[in-house]
Amino acid sequence: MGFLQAAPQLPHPWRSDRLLPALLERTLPIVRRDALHSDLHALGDYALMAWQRAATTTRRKPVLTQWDAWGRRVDRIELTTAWQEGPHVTTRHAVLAAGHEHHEHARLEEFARVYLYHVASEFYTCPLAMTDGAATALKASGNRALIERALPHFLSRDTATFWLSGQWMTETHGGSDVGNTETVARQDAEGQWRLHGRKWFSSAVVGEAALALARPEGAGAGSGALALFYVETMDGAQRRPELVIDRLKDKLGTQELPTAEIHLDGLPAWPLGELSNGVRQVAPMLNVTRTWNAVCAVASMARAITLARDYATRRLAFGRPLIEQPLHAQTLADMQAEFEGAFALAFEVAQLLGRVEHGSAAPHEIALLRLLTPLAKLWTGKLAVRLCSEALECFGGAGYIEDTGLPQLLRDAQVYAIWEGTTNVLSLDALRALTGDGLVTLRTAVAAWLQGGDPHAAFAIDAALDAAASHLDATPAQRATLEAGARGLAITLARC
Ligand code: MFK
Ligand code: FAD
Repeated sequence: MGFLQAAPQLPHPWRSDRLLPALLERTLPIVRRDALHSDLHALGDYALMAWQRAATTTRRKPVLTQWDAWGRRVDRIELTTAWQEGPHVTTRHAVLAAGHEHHEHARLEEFARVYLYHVASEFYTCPLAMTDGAATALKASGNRALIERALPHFLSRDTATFWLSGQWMTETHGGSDVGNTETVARQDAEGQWRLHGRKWFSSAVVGEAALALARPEGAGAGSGALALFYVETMDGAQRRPELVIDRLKDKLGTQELPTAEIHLDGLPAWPLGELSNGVRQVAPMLNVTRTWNAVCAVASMARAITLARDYATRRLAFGRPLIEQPLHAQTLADMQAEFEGAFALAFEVAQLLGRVEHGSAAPHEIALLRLLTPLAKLWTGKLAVRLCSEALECFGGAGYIEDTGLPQLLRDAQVYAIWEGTTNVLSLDALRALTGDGLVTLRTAVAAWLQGGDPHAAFAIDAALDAAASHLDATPAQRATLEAGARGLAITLARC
């Protein structure tokens, strides 16, 4: 046999990292850091083990069996190994529960765990994010009965009692525009609400609960008439018969994640609050899952760049390792710089979320969080695709070959920009966040945030905010111009 190329090695994602430890050292009191370390070590160990395991095992996808041998409908889903391990790993290390502790660093500590766990989880983080979002929306609803019923399960640190929640919004006629929702909520003779309809994407179909948008029977058209309902999917160990799994989607990426098309045939449901304004009620869930999306997108970037950097020390071309080729080293450095900016933005949102929820944020920080959440989601989503693509090129032809494990990074990254609000929808959401008195508070926030920082960034943000301000009382034509430029505005702000 001739020359054999050494494969890239993954350094320990926590012990060999520079960015996350530096962030935690800057922001956390020493006692909190010390308390966190054992979980971060363990999640880093798990990430390393999962990478090594993937290199030596055949990749699997979830399998749906709809009927048993005797013709009974069973809708059984077999999950991959990482998914079977998910509840154990996440409850043991409080990946989700940590975010709901009562101190201002709770969210940062949660997302530090998420960052280390995400790639190894094979997108088990997707239903975890939705469960976190459901817990947050339930708390915001103030519905005591549902909070007492569901939160102990969602935030459980014990696999035996832990429940996952889905987020059932998208339908065939409405993903971005959920106002087109066709699912109807009807009250039966006992006054129990029941959902009837079809949900087109359900990514936590193995979960025990969900929050679902539906139109109460007789309510008007449009999104304002939608209500937000809590549902449970299991009756003991059996899936409820009113929930039918039609099929699993065959997807470009996130292939270990069982995303299903489902029918609801009278599934019992409980409204979170008033029987309208369901979008307003689900917004806390959206903002939390969008934060997960940003952190998971930077985790994917980190994985791709780390492997590319390692490979550059092992691969020789023109007599030298790639890392000693000035242009290759510059390519890696440019990727690293963009990644570090995205990391800073995503974790800024995590920290702000913790302060706002704990009640220790200044008023302008509430407005800043409202704006930065869609910006972080949309910018990191786009950047993940670009950086994962660039990282694959750093491996040459090997980056295109399935059993290196590298193409999966790129295919998975494509989802970050699509679900939880596409880039355009989130650019428009950023405009929504800039209306009202949002602009005034934001100027205060930005000035404080950039104090002593880069004057060019401050200038660019001011210019972008001026552009938004000049259109607040816009005519329809001006509004159309503003909307057409919303993505440019959002990306300028996010990069600043
Ligand atoms: C591994 C990574 C983890 C990630 C997990 C991801 C799992 C994937 C699961 C999914 O994809 S679930 C489906 C996600 N779907 C979306 O994100 C829908 C995208 N579409 C939008 O976000 C639209 O902008 C929206 C549905 C919100 C438009 O609906 P409307 O009703 O036409 O919007 P409208 O009238 O502007 O807003 C209604 C109210 O909600 C307003 O408040 P008021 O009633 O008080 O005026 C808005 O201000 C408020 N609102 C909307 N978005 C908000 C918000 N409030 C706070 N934050 C927001 N983001
Ligand atoms: P559309 O809304 O039809 O969008 C098509 C295009 O139009 C996009 O480019 C969009 O940016 C653009 N567009 C739409 N409106 C505007 C506008 N006003 N201005 C400018 N451009 C616009 N949903 C759930 O509810 N639960 C889940 O668990 C779930 N899991 C998912 C898992 C995966 C793997 C994927 C891919 C999707 C999942 N989704 C889920 C659905 C996802 O949230 C939607 O696909 C997404 O919100 C986009 O909606 P849509 O598919 O209807 O696209």
